Amino acid sequence: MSKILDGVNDPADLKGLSIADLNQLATEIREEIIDSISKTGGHFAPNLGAVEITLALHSMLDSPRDKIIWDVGHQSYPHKLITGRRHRFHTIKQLGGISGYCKRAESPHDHIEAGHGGTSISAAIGYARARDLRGGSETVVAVIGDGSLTTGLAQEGLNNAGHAKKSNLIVLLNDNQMSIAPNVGALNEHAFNKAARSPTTCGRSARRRRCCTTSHSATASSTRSAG
Ligand SMILES: Cc1ncc(C[n+]2csc(CCOP(=O)(O)OP(=O)(O)O)c2C)c(N)n1
Repeated sequence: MSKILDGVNDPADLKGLSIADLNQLATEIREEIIDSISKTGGHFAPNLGAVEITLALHSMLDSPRDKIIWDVGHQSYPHKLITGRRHRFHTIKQLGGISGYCKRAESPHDHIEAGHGGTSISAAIGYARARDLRGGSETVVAVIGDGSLTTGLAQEGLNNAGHAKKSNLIVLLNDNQMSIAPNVGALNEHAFNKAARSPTTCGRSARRRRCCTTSHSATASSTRSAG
């Protein structure tokens, strides 16, 4: 049976797909990642958790004109599969193969080469600043995980982004409540992460505490591959 993924060589191919098609495509992408990465090695969990974000961004935006900047880059496998690299996906992290991270030489849809966590927001500010200087209008998105958001560089980026007040600069928090291991530290415990995770329906502080406790313990059993 032919797959929807067979007809997706570029993000533009997503444009005509229905929500049901996109759901089916998400399943196919997960199957492809599991089949391939179980043979070559590579990252599972960050990618299996980033399929819907990838499809949502690529079906709404106009990449590579709009810039999607993946923090770390180890969650970019779904992005690779729909940006013309599916035929080389089986070579990921192999000698002479494609990278396990974003790489500009591989695709016009990759904009930075990272591996270190926390760099995406500052990079996105740079792209937004360059755009504004030349009078462009494209959207710039930094996609950053909750683990990487606790890094000093990400904090500096947020500080700078708020100060720079760039239009059309989005910081998308990919919050799976897990870093390379369970998140630790005061920022994770007490600042933005807890606030962001509190369901808006939890009006009272006691109920809010219960909601957070539930969501933390629910993810404690998640698995995460090494970065
Ligand atoms: C500066 C830096 N420190 C440590 C690491 C090791 N490392 C790789 S991935 C990762 C955590 C990623 O978690 P998160 O940002 O939440 O993204 P997710 O994998 O959950 O999508 C860490 C700490 C790194 N890549 N860079």
